[in-house]
Amino acid sequence: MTVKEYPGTHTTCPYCGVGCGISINRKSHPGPSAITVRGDTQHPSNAGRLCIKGSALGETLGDRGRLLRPHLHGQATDWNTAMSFVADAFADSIRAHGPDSVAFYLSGQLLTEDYYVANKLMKGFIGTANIDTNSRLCMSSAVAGYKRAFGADAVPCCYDDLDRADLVVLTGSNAAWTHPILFQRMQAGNAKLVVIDPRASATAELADLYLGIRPGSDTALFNGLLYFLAQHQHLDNHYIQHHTSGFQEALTSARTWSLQQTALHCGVPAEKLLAFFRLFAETEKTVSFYSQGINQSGSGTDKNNAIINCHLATGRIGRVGAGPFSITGQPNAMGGREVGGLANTLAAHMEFTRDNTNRLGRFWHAPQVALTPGLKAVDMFRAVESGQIKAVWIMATNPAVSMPEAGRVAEALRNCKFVVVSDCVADTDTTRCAQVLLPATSWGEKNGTVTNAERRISRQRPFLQPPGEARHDWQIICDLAQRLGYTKAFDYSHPVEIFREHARLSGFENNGSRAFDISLLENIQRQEYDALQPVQWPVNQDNPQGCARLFNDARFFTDNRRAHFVPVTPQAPLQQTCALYPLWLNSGRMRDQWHTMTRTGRARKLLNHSEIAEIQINPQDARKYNIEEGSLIALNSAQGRMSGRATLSEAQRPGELFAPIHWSETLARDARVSALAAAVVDPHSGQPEFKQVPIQVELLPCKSFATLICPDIVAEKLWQRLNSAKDKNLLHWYRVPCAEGYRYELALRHPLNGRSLGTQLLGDIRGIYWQQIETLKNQRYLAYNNTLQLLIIAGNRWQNLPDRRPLERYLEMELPRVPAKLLRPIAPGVKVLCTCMQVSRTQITEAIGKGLHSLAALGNALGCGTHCGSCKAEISALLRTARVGVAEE
Ligand SMILES: Nc1nc2c(c(=O)[nH]1)N[C@H]1C(S)=C(S)[C@@H](COP(=O)(O)OP(=O)(O)OC[C@H]3O[C@@H](n4cnc5c(=O)[nH]c(N)nc54)[C@H](O)[C@@H]3O)O[C@H]1N2
Ligand SMILES: Nc1nc2c(c(=O)[nH]1)N[C@H]1C(S)=C(S)[C@@H](COP(=O)(O)OP(=O)(O)OC[C@H]3O[C@@H](n4cnc5c(=O)[nH]c(N)nc54)[C@H](O)[C@@H]3O)O[C@H]1N2
Ligand code: SF4
Ligand SMILES: [Mo]
Repeated sequence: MTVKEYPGTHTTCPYCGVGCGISINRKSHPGPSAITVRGDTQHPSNAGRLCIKGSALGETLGDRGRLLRPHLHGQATDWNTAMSFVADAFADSIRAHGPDSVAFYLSGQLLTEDYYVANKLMKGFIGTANIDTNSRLCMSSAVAGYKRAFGADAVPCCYDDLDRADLVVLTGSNAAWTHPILFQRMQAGNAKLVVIDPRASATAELADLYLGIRPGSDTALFNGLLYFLAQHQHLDNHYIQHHTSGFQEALTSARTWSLQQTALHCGVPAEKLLAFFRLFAETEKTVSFYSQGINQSGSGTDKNNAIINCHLATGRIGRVGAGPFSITGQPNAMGGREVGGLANTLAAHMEFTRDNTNRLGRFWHAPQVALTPGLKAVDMFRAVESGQIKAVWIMATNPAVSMPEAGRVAEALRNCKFVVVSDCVADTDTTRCAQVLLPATSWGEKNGTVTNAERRISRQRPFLQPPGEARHDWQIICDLAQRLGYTKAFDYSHPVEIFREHARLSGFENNGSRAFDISLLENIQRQEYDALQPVQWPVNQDNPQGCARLFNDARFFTDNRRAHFVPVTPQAPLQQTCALYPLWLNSGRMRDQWHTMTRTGRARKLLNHSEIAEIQINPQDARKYNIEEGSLIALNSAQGRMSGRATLSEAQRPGELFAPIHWSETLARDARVSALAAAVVDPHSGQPEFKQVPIQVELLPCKSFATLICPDIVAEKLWQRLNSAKDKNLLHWYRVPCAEGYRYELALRHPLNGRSLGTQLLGDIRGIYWQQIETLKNQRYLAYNNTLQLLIIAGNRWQNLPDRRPLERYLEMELPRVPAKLLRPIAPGVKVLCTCMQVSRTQITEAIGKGLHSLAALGNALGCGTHCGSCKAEISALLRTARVGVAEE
């Protein structure tokens, strides 16, 4: 890879919606390994801090696994051939079946400039609103909730409010893992933390008060709170009277929710609920911070409004340290909302009205602006399945893993007439379904802007040249537009030109009617764009320096300029448990991985926290199904199947399991948790109900286990063989990328007998790749060429296998001799808790045993928890289990 010098580049993290600033520096030698990644001390969101995912970014760079050339039907080709094929397919479909026969499915991980041109092409020029985004799965209920309450998709709060609040209520958010740097800001301030979540998450572990509610019961809880506030004279009557409407109706809906009734419904002790209600009632500076436990529900929009109602009733909005704060997940979820990435909005926060479509037509000189909303994600993939959509382009998202009924979505894509995928990674579940693959640039190469969860626009700046033939997403989209004949409207040569147009549109005939307005930036020059400092919208004549907090004038974007209370009635989850599927499955994020792991899965150290999907189950349930710690289990729903390793945990309420979202079919068998979720959605937002899925659990009857460690090239061939055998003996597998190859972990149905595994695996392939095979005792085999080609270790209990991680590095050595002691069985127990300092759970428990009884003491001795801090919750839990209490630093 050729490296251009950009010394000291300031850019933004490509993962979560916190939007941390990053400083890139380079050592003298070229190549991605010379890059150092540090938190940008000047960036207001993180002031120099980074979580483990951000600080491991350097390890995710490099060409291995990247998509480097366009592909057509599995063969590498050139850009011109690929793009004319794409343009013909889209043009043919539009000509024969109309514009609604084509679709784009985008992502909150695109830059604003990419997103803007995709939306402009689809809604303005092709003339259909069949353009939706993975944000539908993520924050569309938050958008719908804000729109109902404020008349605009406008997030009132900012991070500074978290620093200055006296109470932060986290509902359905595991911020300690999912927004780690924000969570550290909350902890650093004076605020008391209340966590509301059916599972005692890492965030709950660090809370002052934890309410472990019944899944899906949040609307009742906040109705109960509203009624309590009214009963005990905690309302801000002046605010309600002058700045809102609909209070009485909302209160009427809430009135049935007495404290006792609410406690019973939510499954929490009345005293605890009362403690929360009192705390909320008495604390002026309260921020309600909420996320997917609220949004990913069949009644997610109502849940959002139930929370917002309580803030309107107390006038706690638009003030320092107070407000309802829906936190976005992806780095540019907010940017996508600005440009109209969702099928039911237009660009620049315009809704589908005649005035707005006319306005856009005039602004873009667009021939056929879409007049009605398009298909939302779930409906879009249904239309792909039915053949109504004949050509679909998927950008920067992996729907074959992340959509509900993921297996069905993958099947629909495989059967679709024409699927284009642009991705930076070659092998994903979704790229496997495409006829055309287009190589996109990735973080470090891309140039543009993103907007974080507090409306702050930051620059992503390049510091690497694109590898191979990769191109920027905006360039690829404009190429298609040009080939479809829209030459002038898509004639951009640099992202600043797109940004200027986007800024100009935000102010176009706005006159205060639309919240999103960055018109002051409409003439930004390239140098200014390159130097652009993080700024929060609106950025206009009234707010030349941007604006931290919205609605401090209590004027909203509704018809009567008042905020609207929305009366809400609690709804049960759309699907119910039953005799066949008696358990609830909850799903979400792990600390060290990002989504489908196409990037974080490349950083070896990020896999040390958990390398296989760990499914949390209450010990009581585990006993019922004969499941032990570490057993391989499968979960089945009416829609699909997933498997992983059981982790027994009191953090789960009995009857409820939790599985991570990250694993995919490219990494493991039956790995996708979203394959289990039914495609049932919230009626207002179209957001799927991911968090409450009825399932059954099954113990996999594994009688033996094997580990194979081999370089890439051997892995590929070996894998083809293992897979093609369709071996009934193989019950489960997963793989872990290591520096020079892969480690496969297999679970087999039959016990090992004598040399069975050696015969089975080495028998056929002996002599093909390597010269020397050592058959050691106890099912240990080593095959060498010049370097280690294959290491096999097998045993009848996985707990009896040696620690496999130190063995991986023998792949990199010339003529290695794996020391026999490394091959001896030792109980693993080596889960790494502190990824930054590589400190294992065993080391920490031993140190606690030796008398180190606080986070600080452990930090001093071992270094754990002293860097990014994401592991503090787990260390606290170990301290608590050891019954020593946490003596705070
Ligand atoms: N490490 C990491 N961080 C990430 C991401 C990642 O992939 N990895 N992804 C980013 C993205 S895109 C997003 S959207 C955010 C998501 O951030 P979060 O929403 O914080 O993450 P989740 O783990 O999906 O779910 C949050 C919590 O909701 C709880 N929950 C489930 N059902 C209910 C319920 O009925 N009521 C309540 N009150 N809670 C419930 C779950 O138990 C879980 O602890 O994370 C962002 N940050
Ligand atoms: N069961 C269950 N399912 C869920 C959730 C849940 O909590 N439970 N959460 C949902 C939520 S909130 C979200 S946000 C989704 C996330 O799910 P996805 O969006 O499907 O997951 P990612 O792995 O982020 O997919 C991003 C893809 O884009 C590629 N990529 C990265 N950068 C670029 C780029 O610059 N350009 C291009 N062209 N490609 C790029 C990556 O390699 C990757 O293949 O999952 C949803 N699904
Ligand atoms: S908290 Fe972590 S993942 Fe999120 S933006 Fe900051 S460094 Fe990136
Ligand atoms: Mo998300």
